[in-house]
Amino acid sequence: MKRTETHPHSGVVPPPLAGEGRVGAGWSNLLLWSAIVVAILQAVVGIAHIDREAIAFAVLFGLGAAVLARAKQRRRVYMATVVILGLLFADVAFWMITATWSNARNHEQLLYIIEPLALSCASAAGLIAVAGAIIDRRSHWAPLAARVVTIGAAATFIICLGAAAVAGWGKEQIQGPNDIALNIHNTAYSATSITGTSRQVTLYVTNDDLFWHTITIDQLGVELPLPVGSHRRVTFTAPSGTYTFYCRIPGHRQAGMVGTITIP
Ligand SMILES: [Cu+2]
Repeated sequence: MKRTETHPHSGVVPPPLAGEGRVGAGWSNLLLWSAIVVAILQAVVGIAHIDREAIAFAVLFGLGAAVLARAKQRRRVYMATVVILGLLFADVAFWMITATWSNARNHEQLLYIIEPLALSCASAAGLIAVAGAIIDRRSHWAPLAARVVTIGAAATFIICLGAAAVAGWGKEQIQGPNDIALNIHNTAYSATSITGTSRQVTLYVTNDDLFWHTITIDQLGVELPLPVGSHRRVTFTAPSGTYTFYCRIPGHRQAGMVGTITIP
């Protein structure tokens, strides 16, 4: 496709900017690099924590980046990949921004603030690049705008880390002597049958996974959301009986995140 627009003042086609392609080079480069960075971060986290869901996301973003790099001339394939990556970036950004906020507020360990924060910044930059690649394809400002977004993402990372340092990290909740400990790893609870020792129960739950989980007991109104690496306690009182606890994240209950707690 030939570029046909003319410069508004001189009436001549301006010289193409360095590296300018069919899709505004700034956005396509930012999109490619955001996908690569998110893939690397997910792979590092996935391998470090042996987290299958993170590894699966790393593969998806890696495939997306590979298609972006190779399918520039095949417009339909390219744009379909842009849209799919947009949905993936939105998913990661939503869960990781909320995880960063929750972990910073709860003074979790530094690693569990850095992991979601880095993914938040990279996926938000990717999401903006997707929007740019779709609605701002021909803009001559795209390379500059993409550079501003890149610097903005890096600055946001540093500023948020500074804010978390001021708030204080590494003061996560610790397990009490009578707590019932429960761990979540690879979308599974470490125990699916728990027995309390009295009518008042305190659960101490840790989440090893990159993505969110919850402990939800509908009958008792208990809901404990757990972002990446979090350590959280919840105390409740219940009449004798057996109650169902499960993870409220869509699909996780069906994947086996369900169990029972028996109160004597
Ligand atoms: Cu879950």
